[in-house]
Amino acid sequence: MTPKQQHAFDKSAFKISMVQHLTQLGHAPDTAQLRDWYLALGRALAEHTTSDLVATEHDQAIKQAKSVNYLSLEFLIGRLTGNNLISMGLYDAIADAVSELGLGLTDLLEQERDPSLGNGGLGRLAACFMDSLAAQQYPAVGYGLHYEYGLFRQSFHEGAQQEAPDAWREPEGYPWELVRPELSQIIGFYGHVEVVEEAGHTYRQWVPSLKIQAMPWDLPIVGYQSNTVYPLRLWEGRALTPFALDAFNAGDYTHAQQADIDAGNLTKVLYPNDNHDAGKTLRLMQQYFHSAASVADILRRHLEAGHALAALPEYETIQLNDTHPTIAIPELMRVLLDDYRLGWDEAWSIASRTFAYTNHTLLPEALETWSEALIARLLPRHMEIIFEINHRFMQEVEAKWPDDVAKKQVLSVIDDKGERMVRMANLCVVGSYAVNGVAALHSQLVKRDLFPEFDALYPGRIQNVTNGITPRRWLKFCNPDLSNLISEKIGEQWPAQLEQLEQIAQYADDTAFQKIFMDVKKRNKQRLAGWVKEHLDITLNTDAIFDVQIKRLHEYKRQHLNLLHVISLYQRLLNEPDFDMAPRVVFFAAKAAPGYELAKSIIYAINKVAETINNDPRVGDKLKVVFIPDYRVSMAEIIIPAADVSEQISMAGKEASGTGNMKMALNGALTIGTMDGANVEIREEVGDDNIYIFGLDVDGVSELRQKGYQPEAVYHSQPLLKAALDSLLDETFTPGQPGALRPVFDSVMGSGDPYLCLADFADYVRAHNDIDRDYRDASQWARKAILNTALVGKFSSDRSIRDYVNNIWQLEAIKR
Ligand code: NTF
Repeated sequence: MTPKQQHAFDKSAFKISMVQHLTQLGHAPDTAQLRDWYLALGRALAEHTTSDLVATEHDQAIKQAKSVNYLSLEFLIGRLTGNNLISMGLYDAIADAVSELGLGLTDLLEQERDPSLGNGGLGRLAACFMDSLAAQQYPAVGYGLHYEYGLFRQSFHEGAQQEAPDAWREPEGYPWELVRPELSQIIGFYGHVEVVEEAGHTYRQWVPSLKIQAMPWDLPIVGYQSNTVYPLRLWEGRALTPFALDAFNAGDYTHAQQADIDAGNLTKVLYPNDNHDAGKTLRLMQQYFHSAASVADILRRHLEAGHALAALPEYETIQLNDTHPTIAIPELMRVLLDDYRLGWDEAWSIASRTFAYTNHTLLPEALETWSEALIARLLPRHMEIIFEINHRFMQEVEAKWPDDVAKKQVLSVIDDKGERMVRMANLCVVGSYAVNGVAALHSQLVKRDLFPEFDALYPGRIQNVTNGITPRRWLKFCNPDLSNLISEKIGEQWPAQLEQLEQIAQYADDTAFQKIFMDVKKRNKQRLAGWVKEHLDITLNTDAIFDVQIKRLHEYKRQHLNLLHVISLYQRLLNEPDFDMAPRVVFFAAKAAPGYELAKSIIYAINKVAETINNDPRVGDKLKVVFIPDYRVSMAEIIIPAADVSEQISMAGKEASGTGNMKMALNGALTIGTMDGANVEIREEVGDDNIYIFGLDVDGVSELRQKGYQPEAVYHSQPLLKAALDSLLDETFTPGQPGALRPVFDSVMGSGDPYLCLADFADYVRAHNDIDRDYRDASQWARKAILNTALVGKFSSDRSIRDYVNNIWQLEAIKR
């Protein structure tokens, strides 16, 4: 693909524009602060992306082509300015322009607050996918929510997590966003269903008693080296003006008020749960608001382009990012049945050929269910439609497996053991033409363990699309030195053709290249160490192994297994005179959901252990533990290029994919990991010698469970492990407060160790010893690191998107 000629750049005009924007913001060039200049820069650049956004929107070829609509409650986009500059091909030109104004571009970019509109991997994946859709010019619109507050900001008080609201928009507004009042929608809630008669037919009509305005804000998703700009359209909840007196008079308004909901707080804040369904009413309201506004906008675009309603599946596909937007399925049915008055069969034929669903988790606590009573109250018409979908589906099941009650029970959209609940994942599978998992192993488990009956009923519907990451943000932008080194060797095409990195493999044994490659790593480690010194006042040895675990805090991800290893290293340093180890810095970064007590206890324990080790003069710089607060995309951009070792240590079968594993491998880190998620495929790509696999695999986990697992027996048989665990109970890490870390001890001892930390401990230590040995052979280590960068081209999100396009969406790229 040859890059299209992008806009000619006029430096002096751009400087004038920046100063004009600065003036509009009420500042003068000689007194303006860096932040003011950053806002002016963002606004000046956004002029260009806005005009490309509008041009893309009006492009006839795109209107006549099929588009994908990516529906997600989360888009963890991170800072846009630096990345947009790279996509626009203007990074160097703008650096030059701002320097003539006496400014440094990197300082300006640092001023941007991350839009943290997501929790973790699921939201970041959505952002990478938007980037890859635009880069490859597959027509797309992203639909999300415009949260006033993103994921909370994390700090520590005496080691304990504190949460503060994340007001990501400056008081002046976020410079990249564009409000589109002409595209706003009205969304209903509550109320009742009426029967209307017209021309001898009866129809059902929902009369909501609460109405909220959905105001769209567009963020520009700029295609790499193209003029294509797609919208990420985020809906904001606003009170309707004028006040909806009719709804009030209809008498149901108090009902709505009881739920303590109003327009103002509908999109106030992102729910801070990762891999956990909290079941709150306001969350279902957010989901419906998002789905209904998005479906309405999709239909508007489709009809305005002159297409027939019946042709919807030929022009629009709707990808559901997990079950969070499932309610879009009955919503589209409602619109087709009640507003357009199609018959059921025709409406169902359209809807069920339009939706596709991605499953991102097997964890039972993350599989969403909503009480039938709640849906019936909040969305009475949708509940009727869900019943009808299920009724017809049960007939299909009966036809396939006559008189098989058990099959109906597992497949039914309604779970009627206990309080009747709607299983959103089942509704998704029934209403979608394709379902996919996010890594080969995960998709296999979706078929084998989660949905075996669906797989038998609809062979081929459940597929795999392995996740990916955008190489523009996660290599070119965040690791400029490595990017330049790669470009010197293999040219400039790799950010759009990541498989080309394979050509780097030929230099893996070249000692001169090894040295340059590891010098780059060293500079990235120095950059991170500088950050740590400045913000946490800890001095780091940059010759040490930088051992990194960065991800949400969750028991299944086993940060506490890592912690036990750290404690065992500490104890060996103190107690074994002959113990020698390569110096190590163990980095953690993780947010815990505010209501997740054990996760918070693990954070507290890591902080206390870190404090003790870092201040123990006997340890020197052999071992340091750093917990970087407030993990976010912009922090990941500093940590990932500096990692030597990437910790991917979930219990096998629990991490659907992981994507941090891909980012670190791409930046030359070696993975220590279980046979879980995408680790399995990373191993396939880089080879057994270039990854440290340990622990039980999926079969090993179930065999152990079957045999009967006794964590206490493991504890008593492994002195190193026992000593590490025991130290959590005394005052080693919490002077004057014995037992303060007991919740972590109890989570593995006495509660059955649900994620098998103790079972995997010994082999984890063995794998870390291998790392220690290999790291000391600098040339061998460099070889392995280079091969990681060279051999993970598969994990570009461009490839993921092409898989979706070819196997699911069936779209054509439209080159502009
Ligand atoms: C997450 N799922 C998985 O836990 C990760 O393994 C995966 O990499 C990402 O999705 C992206 O696919 C969720 O957050 C959720 F919501 F499904 F639980």
